[in-house]
This record gives sequence, C-alpha cells and structure tokens, in this order.
Amino acid sequence: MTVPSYPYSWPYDGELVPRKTALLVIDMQNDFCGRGGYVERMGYDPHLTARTIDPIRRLLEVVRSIPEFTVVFTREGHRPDLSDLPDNKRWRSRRAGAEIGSVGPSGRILVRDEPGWRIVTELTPLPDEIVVDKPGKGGFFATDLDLILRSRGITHLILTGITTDVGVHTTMREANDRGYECLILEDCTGATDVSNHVAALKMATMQGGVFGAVSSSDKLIGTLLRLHLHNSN
Ligand code: C5J
Repeated sequence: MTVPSYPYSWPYDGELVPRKTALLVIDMQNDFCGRGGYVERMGYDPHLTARTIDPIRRLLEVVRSIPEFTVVFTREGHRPDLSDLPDNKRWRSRRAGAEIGSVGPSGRILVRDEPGWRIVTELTPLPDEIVVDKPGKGGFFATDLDLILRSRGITHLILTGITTDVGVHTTMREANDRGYECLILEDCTGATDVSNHVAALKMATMQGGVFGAVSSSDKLIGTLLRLHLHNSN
C-alpha cells in the first residue's frame, strides 16, 4: 500500500512495511514551540511551530496501534557545561537574542534537563519508544540514530517535527545521503517563517524528489488504517 504524495507516491519501491519504517518526531520541545522558549526569545511566533502538535498527536495514536512500527523522538540540546556547544552555534544564537545556555523563562536555553528542553507533554514518548539526544540540527550528527535504525532494518523514514527548514531538513538531507527513503508531512512540520516552511517542502520534491516526498498526516493515516485493516483480516 502506498501513500499519496508529491511528486510520486511513497514508498517508491512498493509496499509500506511498518517493520521497515520509522516515524521520526523531531525536536518537539518547549524551546521550539512553547511560551518563553528559544524560538519566542528570538522574536518568532511559537504558534507557527506549535500548530504541529495536534496532527502529530493524532498520527502517533494510529502509528502506536500498529505492531512493529518504530517511533523515534529527537531532542536538540547541550550538556550543562556546554562542552558540546560549538562556538559558531553559541555566538549566532547570542546574535539572535537567545544565547544557548543563558537563562530564560523556560530555564537555560537548549540545555538538557531544563524545562524548555523537554518534549511537549502532549507528545510525551512512551517508555518503549526511542529518544535520541542530539547536539546539532541534524538527527544523525554525533548520535547513534543511524545505528539504531540499521539494527532494526529500517529503510523508510516519515519525518515530522520542527523546524521544517532547520532540524527537519537537516535530518532529511542526512538521511537521504545515508540511503533512507524519506517522506515529510506538511501539516506535521512547521517553521518560524511560513515562506521558509513552504520553500523547504518544495525543495524536497525538486529533481524528481531529490530528498524525498511530501504528503499530509490525513493521507498517511488513511493508508495506515487501510493497511491495518487489511493485515488484521
Ligand atoms: C534549530 C531546529 N532551529 N530543530 N533547530 O536550531 O530546527
């Protein structure tokens, strides 16, 4: 069963196989979509990123009901001593008015275990779901994400989370170079700037789908429910 998507149906290579597919929920942390967090401190509207919470929650409900589907959450953040924070990331965040490691209404910005760094309560991972902590924008840089996915035989990734143009896009590009087939969901991703969100989705589909395919949670949920019904008959 394939998911209706642009520019081609996904997966390209046949059936959607839950055992070989992982749902990635990228950086759905208070710092990126909550009040007083990193995004708001930089002067952006956190509603643009928070609008993804509901569609991701609905998708998670369906995915969690399907046996063998892997769910992976990522969290961007740094050690309290900031020893894993490169200077370029630090000074650029300072220039944006929200220096990583400084104290704000949600605790120290993008520092592990602080309130702002936590995943929003609506999307709290279940105890058997995988959580990957990452110091960079991409989910593969300086993490064991690739090892975990390959150990499970996963070849297809569904990307959700924030921000479309930074954390999600970097992860999709890293995944694409590593040979994973990627599907990005337009309503389950969001950016601090609407035109960046639209451009990031368009970029994925250029050149016949240079990075992957784009679809929506409704279309994916429809396919997953049909697949689930089909398998349980
Ligand atoms: C950023 C992200 N913006 N997850 N990270 O630094 O988009």
